[in-house]
Order: sequence, then C-alpha cells, then structure tokens
Amino acid sequence: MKFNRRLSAFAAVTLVASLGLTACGSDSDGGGSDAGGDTGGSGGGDISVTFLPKNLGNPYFDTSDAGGKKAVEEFGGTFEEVGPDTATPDAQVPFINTAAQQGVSALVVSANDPEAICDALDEARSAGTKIVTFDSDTNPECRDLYINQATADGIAKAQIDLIADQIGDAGEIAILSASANATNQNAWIDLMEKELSANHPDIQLVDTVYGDDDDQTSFDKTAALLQAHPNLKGIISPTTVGIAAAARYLSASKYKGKVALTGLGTPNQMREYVKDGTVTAFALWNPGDLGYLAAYAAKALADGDITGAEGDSFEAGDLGTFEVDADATVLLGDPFVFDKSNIDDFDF
Ligand code: RAM
Repeated sequence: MKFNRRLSAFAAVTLVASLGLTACGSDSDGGGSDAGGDTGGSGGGDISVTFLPKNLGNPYFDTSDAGGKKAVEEFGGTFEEVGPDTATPDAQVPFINTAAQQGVSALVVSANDPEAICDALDEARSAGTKIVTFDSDTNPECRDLYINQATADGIAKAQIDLIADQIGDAGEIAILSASANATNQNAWIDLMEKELSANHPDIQLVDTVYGDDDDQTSFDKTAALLQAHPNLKGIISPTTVGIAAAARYLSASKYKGKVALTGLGTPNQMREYVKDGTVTAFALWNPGDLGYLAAYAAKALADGDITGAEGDSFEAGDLGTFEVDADATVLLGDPFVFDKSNIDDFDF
C-alpha cells in the first residue's frame, strides 16, 4: 500500500525533472552486457544493487533502471545494470549467477518467466543476496519482495476501457503481447479476457500473438494480424515495445485511423503516433518511479529494516513511505492514461 502520491501530470513532470529522466538514461549500451559488465553510478556505501531487466535496449527499462540508479546514488550505494539482448525465459540466469558470485547486496529483476530463473535466484539468496522483482514477477517463493507498478486488475481494466471506447464497444480485437512466458503480460491478458466476457459481450478477442518485446518481430506480427483478420477493429498491445512497433506499422498503412490501437506505451515513443492520429489514448505508469522504488526496497531489505512481511514499511526517498502488502508485494500506484491533451507534459 502506498501512502502519498499518484501519477498526476504535475507530479510526473516534477518527478521526471527531479529524477533527471529525459528520454533514455542508463548505463546500458543498448546492445547486451557481459554478466560482469561495467559498474555504473557512484560508488561508496556498502550496499550494491544490480538491476537486471527483461532485456537491454528497451526505453522502458532504460527509464526504470535510471530511476533505480538515481535512488542508489542518493543512498550512496553502488549501482550496476546488466542484462541479455533477448527476453527469453532463461537468458537472465548467467547474470543472476554472476551477481551471486560477486556477492551483491540486492538484485532487482524483471522476470521473463515465473519459474525459469528460480533455481538461480535460490542460489543467490543462499549466498546472501536479497531478491527484489519489479515490473514482472517470479513465483512468490523465489524472491523477497515484488514491486508492482499498479494492480493487475487496474491495468487490465484500463486497457479494455480504452479499446471499448475507441471501437464503439463492438467488433473483433486482437492482442499483441511481449514474450509468451512473461508473468506480467500473461496476468494482464487473463484479466482482460475476464473483463471482456463479463462486461463487453459484443467485443470478440480473435487472436493473441507474441512479439517477444522485439521491435521487428512485433512489427511483423502486426502486419500478419491485419492480414489474417480483415474485420479487425482494434489491437491492444500491453507492452511498450509492441505498441510502438504496431503504431509505426499502422501509421504508414491503409489501416491508420481505421484500426484502433491502445495498450501500454511510453509517451516519448508514442508521441508522434498520437499527434498523427494513429493512436487516440494509451496507458502506463512512470517506469522511473518504479525503478526508484525498487532500489529503495532493495536497500531496506539489505539493511535488515524490512523482511518482506505484510505491514513492514520503509522510506523511498522522494516517493515517501511505502508499506508491504500481502504476498510480499509493494504497490506503486495507479495506471495513467495519456492522450493528445496531456502527452506533451511527459518526458520518458
Ligand atoms: C515492456 C515490458 C515490460 C512491461 C511494459 C509495459 O516494456 O514488457 O515488462 O511492463 O512493456
């Protein structure tokens, strides 16, 4: 449970400014990193925090990990970001093993699969490393804490409300997701399907395809979807990589303005498509806040201030005080909807 803020336009701009979150700031070179990669951020302090995103080269994780770096610098720890090039289930394992061998205080990871990295995480925990998942969880027993960007119900409902509004609450839609095993997208898709059958009887979900959080694959899957379903009215892409690639495809096609597109995107990647009329509205949270909160949670665990028990509370710098909910989960806030009236207020 969170006590003190939601993502309002004002707060987001203020926080973006205070975190220094311009488009993409991180230590990543965007092209993969060696498991023993460069140490970024300021040294000092005795807390070392390694961020391990689903893959490198995704502006969403550039922003979240820059938020984490900012937090680690604030508390005088050592920050590192490592990660694979592709978001495949076990690609993160060697990076987890290296972090454990290095004896880092905490590993902050967005999981490509709920189970595939659990053995490696167990070994790291046995070696004394605290495990914080953020963005995409593992099975709960594999980590100390999960930092959740918004409730899965809220994320699912926001996307269904958006597409229903954009297609007149009737017709065929499809989902363009990330990788097939992604814990976060799969939870959202499951809840979107339930929301459709409960409250939108005239919308038919005709296909769900996977772009693997890879730009070209997502682009190609969009083209294939449109070809396979000539009556498609809309696409939901609950991934920042997918929605940006789908928007690029639609904006240069005959489907522009005819097939609706919504989902989860970053304002900087989606701005041109909102302005050119390809996209009306989409949702997200502030990934910088998410990484910042995850880093402070990692510190609280490493310092022994919290164990992940329900009711534990900790300070997260500029974001204030947060409390641990059931299942060792901490909630950042609510999803936020971006459209042409507000998109220029954001820079991430
Ligand atoms: C992509 C990733 C990430 C997800 C966002 C919405 O960047 O799949 O896990 O949270 O989209």
